[in-house]
Order: sequence, then structure tokens, then C-alpha cells
Amino acid sequence: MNRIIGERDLSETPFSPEQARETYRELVRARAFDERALALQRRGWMSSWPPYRGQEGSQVGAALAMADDDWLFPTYRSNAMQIARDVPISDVLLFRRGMPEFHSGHDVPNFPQAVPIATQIPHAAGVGMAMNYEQNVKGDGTDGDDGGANPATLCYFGDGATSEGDFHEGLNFAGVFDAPTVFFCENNEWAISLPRHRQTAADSIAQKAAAYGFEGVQVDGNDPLAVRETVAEALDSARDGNPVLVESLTYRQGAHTTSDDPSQYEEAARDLPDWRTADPLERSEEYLREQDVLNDEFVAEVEDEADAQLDEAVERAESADPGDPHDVFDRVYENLPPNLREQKAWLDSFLADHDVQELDH
Ligand SMILES: Cc1ncc(C[n+]2csc(CCOP(=O)(O)OP(=O)(O)O)c2C)c(N)n1
Ligand SMILES: [Mg+2]
Repeated sequence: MNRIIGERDLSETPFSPEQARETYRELVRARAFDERALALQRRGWMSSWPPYRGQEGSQVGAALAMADDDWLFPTYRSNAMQIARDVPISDVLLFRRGMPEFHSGHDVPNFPQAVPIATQIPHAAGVGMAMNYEQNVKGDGTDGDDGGANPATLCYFGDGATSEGDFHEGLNFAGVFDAPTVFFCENNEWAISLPRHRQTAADSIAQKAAAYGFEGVQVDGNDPLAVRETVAEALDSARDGNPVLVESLTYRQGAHTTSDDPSQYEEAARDLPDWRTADPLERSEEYLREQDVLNDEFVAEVEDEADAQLDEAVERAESADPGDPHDVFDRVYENLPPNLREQKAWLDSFLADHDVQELDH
């Protein structure tokens, strides 16, 4: 483990009390959102939800380390990162309600969430390579004249993704072509029911970076300021053409998704140290109170603020146009195969008998 902020005085870290409070504010919002989304799914508001409870410190820390013009390559699990980057919460909810292309006009540079595991890894390396091309070949770099830093890409993925060929291909390209890319592997111990020790016989995921010619680091993923510090340094390195693989060690406290029952496999996990399964929100609150940067008033304020933002986001999502259900049949086949033609005909007859607006609410 390379560093743990919770063992240092805040004044010995790169973070001001204000930045520490900002991190805590995002953690509270992330936790509240996950809880709300789970409750909404239970009500049938959306078909499934992949909870990230326990992983908020890792995601918030990484998101806050990014510059506004860095590109994030998220997955279904990294919703806390998107929210911490100020993607409207209602957009995240509408994605889960089956409107994958819904976009309320925000200009946060995020790729769409990848659901096929690891497919975003070559994309992130490729966009990094394109950034190099823009800056070096076309001479459009922002570094220099205005003193601004070149943008980088940050690719989020899980421990399970490291077994895919795309992981190897993406990291290999990044190493050879000096892509300004940080590979942020959130090791939450599980790939659905498969524990990390069955995923790879390597001692760590971080050590795999050596095979691609660049640095790999591990960080305590339940310590948001440590993640923020580590990812900020990794991004600085990436901007200089040295990609980094960060392994953020955290723990998925809940199920893989709302369709999963972890009681069927939990015992298969190795014994993990306490820091690994610790709750990032409780731990941060305790540390920041000790450091005298949090008090009851601030905690109550950020909790109320998160609830109000969530109420508003749910309301906005509920009032959005539900879209045309025929969209699910479009844009894949020029000519629909017979089974899908049949389903489309069923949809037509169903819609003739029902009011979609009514059904949606
Ligand atoms: C290419 C591909 N293969 C299989 C799946 C089914 N699948 C969905 S999630 C998952 C596990 C992924 O584990 P990990 O990368 O650790 O991410 P986590 O869910 O823990 O965030 C699998 C195998 C998929 N979505 N895509
Ligand atoms: Mg995982």
C-alpha cells in the first residue's frame, strides 16, 4: 500500500480543510444517491441497480483528482464518479430507466458507461493517443501559452476486467504510444461471485503495469483523500506521457446488482483485513472530525443538501419524456430478424391497448 492519508495530519497532506470538506460533501451525496437508487429499484422504478456502497471513497477521490477537461471512461458501477464530476443526477437515473442516450445538455467530458466488461479500456488509450496527436502532430496543445495542463483520460474498470484481452491491448497501446492515460482499477474483491484470488494468481493487479513498461501503484480505496492524492499524481505523470495503473483496494458491501444474491457465495472470499472492508464514509467522518474540519452542523447541512438534490433529480427524471419504446428495435439491424419482428408486433398491439404515459408513472 503506498499511502494512507488517515495516518497523517491533514496539514501534512496536499489538501486544505476546504478540499477535505468538499470530498466529504461528495461522499455523503454519493452514499445518499446509492441508497435512493436502490429504494427506487425496489419500487419498480427501474429494472436493476448496481450498488456501489463501500466504494464511494475510491470513486469520489478519483473523480475529484480529475481536471474538468479530462475524459472519464465509466462503467455501470462508477455512478458516484459521474455525479462527483457534476453529471446531472437525473441523467444518471434516466440512463437506468432505459434511456441510454439521454443527455440534459451538460458538457462533462464522459464517455457512455461501458457494460460489456473492459471494452472501454482500449477506447481510453485510443483517446489518449488522439490527444497526443492533437498536441504533437497538429500542434493544438494547450500546454505552454496559457499555462494550462494538457488533458488526460481516466479509465475506470473493475478487478474482473483485468482478465479480458481488452485490458492487455489497452495497456499495451498506452505504454508503447505514451498515452496520457490513467488506468483506474477499482478492486472491490468481486467480479459478480468470483473473488479476486480466483481472478489472477498475481500478488497484485498493480504489478501487471510492469509488463507494459509503466508504473503501477496500490492505494487504500477506502481513504478518499489518499485516492485523490494518488490519482492526481498519476494524472500528472500521464500528462507527461507516462501512463499509470492505479489499483484502488476497496470492497463491494452490497450485491453485484439488484438481481444478485451474495449470500450464495460470500463465504468464498478470503479473510480480508479490516481496513479493506471499512466503511469509507464513517472512516472519513471520524478522521475529519479528529482533524477539526467537520462538525455536527456541517454534517447535517450536507446530508440535507444531498436529500434535496435527490428529490429534485427524481422529480426531473419522472417528468422527462419517456421516449419511443420502438427505439429498442432500431439502429442494430437494417432488416429485423423474425423473432424481433414478432416482438415489435407484440409491442404495437400492447401499445394500442395501453397508455404509455400512464404505464411509465
Ligand atoms: C464482455 C462481458 N463478459 C461478461 C459480462 C457479464 N458480467 C457483468 S459484470 C461482470 C463482472 C465484472 O467484475 P468487475 O470487472 O470486477 O466489475 P464490478 O462489477 O465488480 O464493478 C461480468 C462477468 C459482461 N458484462 N461483459
Ligand atoms: Mg470487481
